[in-house]
Amino acid sequence: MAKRIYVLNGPNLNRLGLREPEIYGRTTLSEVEQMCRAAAPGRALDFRQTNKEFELIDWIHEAIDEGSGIIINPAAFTFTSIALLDALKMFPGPIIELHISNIHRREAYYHHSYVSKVATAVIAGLGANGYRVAVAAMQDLLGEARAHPA
Ligand code: DHK
Repeated sequence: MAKRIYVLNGPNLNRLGLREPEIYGRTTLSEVEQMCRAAAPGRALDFRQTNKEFELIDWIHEAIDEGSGIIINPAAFTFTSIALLDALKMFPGPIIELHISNIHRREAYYHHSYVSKVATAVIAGLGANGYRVAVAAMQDLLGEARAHPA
């Protein structure tokens, strides 16, 4: 069984669907999880969210041993956390950095990402659908066959 793909979500994303819907849309985080699982049927995939920086780092440490790829929406930690960058530097597999909104079209404090320094790829501005695109791209990066929508 292939090692798990980790889909990790940072602070405030537990409020997705309710939080600033004009920016983040009305899709909830559990609907996003379903989209990810539908994009990789039968694939081991861990989908998690936390508002705690240390917990996100602990999950990256776990993925170093247990995971094949990381898809991460670090949310606000993207722009503040060198600790998160240092943790991701230790991950041997592909890393896709994901943002629901196009951070480069927003306030200047959303323009400099620490995570982009170590990410294999960055997806921003596709809304919740970006997660589905990221799961498909991760399977390509891992050289795996992926489900083609019917
Ligand atoms: C989510 C957040 O919480 C913000 O801090 C980022 C990101 C953008 C998103 O678009 O998914 O700026």
